[in-house]
Amino acid sequence: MMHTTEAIYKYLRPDKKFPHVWCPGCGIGIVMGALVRAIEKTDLTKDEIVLVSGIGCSGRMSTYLDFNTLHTTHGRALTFATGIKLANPKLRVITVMGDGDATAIGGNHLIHACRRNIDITSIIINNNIYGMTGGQYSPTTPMARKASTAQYGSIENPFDICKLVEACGASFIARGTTFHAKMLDAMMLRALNHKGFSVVEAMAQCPVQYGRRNKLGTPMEMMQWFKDNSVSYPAFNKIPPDEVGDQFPVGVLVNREDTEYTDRYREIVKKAGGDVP
Ligand SMILES: Cc1ncc(C[n+]2csc(CCOP(=O)(O)OP(=O)(O)O)c2C)c(N)n1
Ligand code: SF4
Repeated sequence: MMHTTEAIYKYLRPDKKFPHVWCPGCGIGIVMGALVRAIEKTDLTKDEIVLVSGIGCSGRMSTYLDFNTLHTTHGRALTFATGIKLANPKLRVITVMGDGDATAIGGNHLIHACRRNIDITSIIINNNIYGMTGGQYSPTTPMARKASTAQYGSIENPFDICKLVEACGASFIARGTTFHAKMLDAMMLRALNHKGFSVVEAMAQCPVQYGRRNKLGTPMEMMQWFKDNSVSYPAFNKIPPDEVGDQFPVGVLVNREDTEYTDRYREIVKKAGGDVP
C-alpha cells in the first residue's frame, strides 16, 4: 500500500494547480480521495486514464489530478468522453460531474450515454445545489429546501439520480456518501472494472451554498446526517413509503452485463469495410 504522501504526489499536480478552490469542509475532496484510492487498486497506468469534467466546483477535479485530463464546457463532459472512447476504446475514460452539470444542462447527454451503455465511468457528485455559481437550485435539490433561486423553498420534485440512470440503461449503478468513504472507494473500483456505462453517485456536503442556507450545521453534522439517514438498498426497499422520511438508499443498485457501444460501433465499421485500430 502506497504511503499517503507518495500517492498525493503520484496522482495530484502538486506544483501547478494548488491551492485548490474548494471551501473548508467541502465534500468534493473526499470524493477525489476515494477515486484516487480506487485507481491505485487497478492495474491502470496514468497514461491509460482520461479524466473529463464539466464546469462547477466538482469540475475542478480534472485540474488537480494528473491523468490525461480535459476540463470541458458545462454539461458536456460526456460528449467529450464519448468522442475519446470511440477514438481509442482502450482508454479508461472517467467523467466527473456535479448534479447540475450531469442532470440539468448535461441531462440529455447523460440519458443517452446510459442508453448506449458506452464503457465510461461517471462519477456524479451530488451536493444538491449549484455550488460554484452561488447556490441556485438544481434538479436534485429536495422539495422545500432553500436555494438562491428558491428563497421560500424549492417547489419541484427532485430527480433520484440512480433511478434515472437505471431507467435509461446504465449497467452499473451505485450510490455512496462522503461519510462512507471506504464504501465509496470500493464502489468506484467496481465501476472502473465494469465494462459498460457505470455511474457512481457520490453524495457530498456543500456546507457553504447548501448547508448554510438550509441551516444544516457544520460539515461534520452534514456528514452525520448522511450516516443517520442512509440505508442499504435491500433494507430501504422494505420501508413502507409513508415511513421513508429523509431516509435514502446506498449501495449497488444495478450490476449487469450488457452489450457495449464501442464494440457494436466497431462491428459496424468492420461490416462497412473500414479499419478498426
Ligand atoms: C453553458 C453554461 N451555462 C452556465 C454556466 C454557469 N455555471 C458554471 S458552474 C454551474 C453550476 C455548477 O453546479 P453543479 O454542476 O451542480 O456543480 P457544483 O459547482 O455544485 O460542484 C453553472 C450554472 C456555464 N459555465 N456554462
Ligand atoms: S461552494 Fe460548496 S461545493 Fe463549492 S467548493 Fe464550496 S462547499 Fe464545495
